[in-house]
Amino acid sequence: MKLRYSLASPFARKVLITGLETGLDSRIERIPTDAWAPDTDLPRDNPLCKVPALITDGGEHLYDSPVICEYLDSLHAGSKLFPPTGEARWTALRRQALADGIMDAAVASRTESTNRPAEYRWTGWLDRQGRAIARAVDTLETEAPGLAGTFSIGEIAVVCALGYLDYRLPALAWRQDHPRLASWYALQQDRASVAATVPRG
Ligand SMILES: N[C@@H](CCC(=O)N[C@@H](CS)C(=O)NCC(=O)O)C(=O)O
Repeated sequence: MKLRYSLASPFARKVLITGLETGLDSRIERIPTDAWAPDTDLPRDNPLCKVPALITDGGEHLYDSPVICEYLDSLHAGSKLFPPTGEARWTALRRQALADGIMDAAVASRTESTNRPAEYRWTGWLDRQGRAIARAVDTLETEAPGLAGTFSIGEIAVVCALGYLDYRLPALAWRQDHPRLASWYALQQDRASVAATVPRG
């Protein structure tokens, strides 16, 4: 399998952590890709021109991160990161959606404040993204006790979302007013798959 990814992308980080947690990492050839490079050939593998994109051994092109992570989870016999049925499944999928939403809002904020020419910046849009992130982090704080003890795709996505806030939007200081979430997040940093994929680039 080949993975088009960037170490700065929180969505790609979900896939990297999933690969490590499932023991599939050695089967995944990593292809560093800058989705924003003007001459990128990424649309060949993902018409949306986004990372992550996975090319399976059978030649199928898979995107986006929830699809790739669930595909990888289907390839191993160990304990599943996507609970197969019941309440645990819906909690994991909802948490993933919440964390992916934080990433979407954080990436949009970053694009608005750094990529867009200053004269075209829209403060109202930035504020809207900021409010979405704040509400989502408040929600995670209320659920923090339930995050401990399991490491499903939901918790993987939450780690990636909070790690991205630290990396790109440190001024948000999300730990303030979210002490239980902050302690849970601190404990996750000892996990090998998390330590090996700290955002950079
Ligand atoms: N929903 C997608 C989001 C992927 C995404 O937004 N990736 C960003 C990097 S963090 C990207 O490639 N952006 C390039 C662009 O928007 O053109 C997923 O879960 O994989």
